[in-house]
Amino acid sequence: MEFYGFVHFTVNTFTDKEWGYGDENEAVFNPTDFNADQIAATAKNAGMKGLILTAKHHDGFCLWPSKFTEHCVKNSTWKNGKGDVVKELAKACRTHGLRFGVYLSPWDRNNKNYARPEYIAYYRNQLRELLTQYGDIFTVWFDGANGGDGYYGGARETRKIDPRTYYDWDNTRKLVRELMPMAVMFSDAGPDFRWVGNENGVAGDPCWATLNAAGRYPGGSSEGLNSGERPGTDWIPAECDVSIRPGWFYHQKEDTRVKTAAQLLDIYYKSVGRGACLNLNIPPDRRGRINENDVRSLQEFHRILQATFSHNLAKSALLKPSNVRGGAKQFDPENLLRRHTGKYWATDDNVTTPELVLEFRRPITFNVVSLREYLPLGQRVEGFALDLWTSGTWIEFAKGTSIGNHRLLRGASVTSDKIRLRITQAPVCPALAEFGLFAEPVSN
Ligand code: FUL
Repeated sequence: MEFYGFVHFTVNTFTDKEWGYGDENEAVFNPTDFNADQIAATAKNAGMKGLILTAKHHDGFCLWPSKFTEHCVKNSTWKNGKGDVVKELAKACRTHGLRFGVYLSPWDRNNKNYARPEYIAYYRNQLRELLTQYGDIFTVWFDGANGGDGYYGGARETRKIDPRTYYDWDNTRKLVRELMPMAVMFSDAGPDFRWVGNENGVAGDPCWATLNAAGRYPGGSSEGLNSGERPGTDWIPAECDVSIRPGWFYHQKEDTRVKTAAQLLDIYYKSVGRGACLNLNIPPDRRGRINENDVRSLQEFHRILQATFSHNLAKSALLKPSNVRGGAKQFDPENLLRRHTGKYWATDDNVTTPELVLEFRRPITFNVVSLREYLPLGQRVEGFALDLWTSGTWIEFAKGTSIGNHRLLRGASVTSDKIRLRITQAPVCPALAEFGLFAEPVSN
């Protein structure tokens, strides 16, 4: 999916906190103009493909009327306790062609049983509600934070758990598979996709989709998460989560600190452009809408991305590969110029470092190179380089290691009528799905 959004919204939005203690009066949750359509439309217009809502954050307050707790919207002032944020946002996402996912914090600072075995049954009951009442859920996002102190039903104390054993993750994951088989599960340790090890939205370079998952657990060591591990036993690609603002929740004082389009673009190239997914948080304000400042940044960011990627300059090239698998049309590099066809350029088994020359009738000018591997055959490339034909000789202008789902190289504008892609290292013959040359619009 590459790019989707987080929606952090709860009592914190009204108490001006990042981590609620769990003792909030439910009445404080009172958006004055909650508008799920505006939230979903903002995401859609920014190019996002889905939204993940904090159905329950660490404070334990549930954005849906849960049967299992009083600390939820049914006791809020909003819509006289008759509202359901999960339902409204799930519906708006569907209307706007977005997928919908949920974040359900394992750490619960409200629940009196937290840190006791009974809480695990409570947590699973809540998952069951979310995965059976709201239609298709594309992801379940398991957070790794376990901060210790909290309200805990009035005990107001510090409770410690062993994150390796307490949550019995194996059985919780089984429940998700049973209730929503196609939902991908996120955590520091997968099982389906992983945290990238920071909250700045920046994947490692290289970034491998593989990881050695044995012994890892949510909230455990983040070593290896940023770049992945190669060789690795498990296919657990990275997600980069980052907020459009300094905090995850809306705070009025941060209205002037919304990331600019230029900052968002930089993040995009360092996340999506390194083969990871970008999960960009857009927190609704106290009205229950995405603030105008955030909307402005998102629109400009999307305008630039669209202008950049609307025209693949490589399409007018004559392609000269050093090798095509079996000389077959099926594996021709022409496949690189058409998106999402399920076709790719591959070489003979013994050719692991092929070249592809692109010749143009007239010189072209570009500053972004885009590459994709054909992932059903795995992440194969370990090194590549790009050359420009300049004054009768090849000059290398960019190189990289991992490609994976998507690799974007963004630099200064260059001009030439001949460009060469070299795969410099791969353990087996490469299988590439896309090659693109793009020009970012010049900012004024
Ligand atoms: C962290 C949480 O503690 C933050 O509040 C936020 O939800 C972030 C996405 O994950 O672990």
